[in-house]
Amino acid sequence: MDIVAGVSISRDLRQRLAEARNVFVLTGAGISAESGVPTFRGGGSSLVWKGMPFEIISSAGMLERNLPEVWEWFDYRRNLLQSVEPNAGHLAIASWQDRFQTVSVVTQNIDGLHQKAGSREVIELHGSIWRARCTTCRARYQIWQYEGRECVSCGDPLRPDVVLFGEMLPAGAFEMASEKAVAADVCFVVGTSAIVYPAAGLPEIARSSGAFLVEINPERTPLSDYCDEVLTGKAGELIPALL
Ligand code: BV8
Repeated sequence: MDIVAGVSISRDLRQRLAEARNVFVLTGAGISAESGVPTFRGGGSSLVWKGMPFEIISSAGMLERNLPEVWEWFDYRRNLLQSVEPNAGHLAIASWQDRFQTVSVVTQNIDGLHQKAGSREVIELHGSIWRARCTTCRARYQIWQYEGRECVSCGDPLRPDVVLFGEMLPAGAFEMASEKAVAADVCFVVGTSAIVYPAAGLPEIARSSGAFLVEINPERTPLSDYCDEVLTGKAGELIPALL
């Protein structure tokens, strides 16, 4: 056993990392926690905004009923993100690109911090808080380039380019993520409560295709018993110490 950031890692994991060509990393809100971004379900309670649990305000139904309210919710969260920087966990994952043949980062987060840290192959399963999309013609806009709420092409209302509860993932995103999971030698699951599907199904795809499955989280999750190794701790401390 090796002690890494106060946590012991197995000889198996060290061996698998030494031999690995393709690494797959599924991340959730927890990897951005040390950057100061609030998680959704910390300590068993769900994030609430204006009295609404976030599963309600971040839902297809709410978008249908009250688009301005959904804009207000994402504008509020985007403002929280203005001064946020990637943390040591994001940066370490980006540095793995020089160490392995492929490092596929598949994130449920919409904060763009993996890209900001230098990760090149990032699949954003749930979209991006930094983009808007036309509700009719699906034209996309970078919000820092165009802050309007009407489509320049067709004049119809824009919406955040984010996947809300009850909405399909971006076309092809899950399929591409699944292909990467199948090819993975080692699969890390970092900072997710592993209850939102279809994202939470990816570690199972990786493991059933032969990947060594590692969870990095201060708490146990429904996935923990299924993993080959559980590293209990913070992403920003554990990930940099792994290699
Ligand atoms: C879909 C974007 C097909 C918005 C998000 C009824 C109708 C329709 C669908 C469903 C339904 N019932 C269930 C479903 C499926 C639903 C689902 O899974 N619901 C769950 C709640 C049961 N899924 C969907 O709707 C998906 N679409 O199924 O399409 C379909 C379509 C139509 C009709 C039927 C089917 C779409 C899901 C995407 C929703 N959008 N985000 C926004 O950001 O506001 S999901 C949202 O939850 C975030 O993206 C977030 O990433 C995600 C998961 O949360 P986590 O990232 O895991 O964060 P959380 O706070 O929960 O956990 C943080 C973890 O970090 C904790 O474990 C903590 O211990 C750990 N941690 C804390 N600090 C650290 C740390 N770890 C490491 N280091 C630290 N320092």
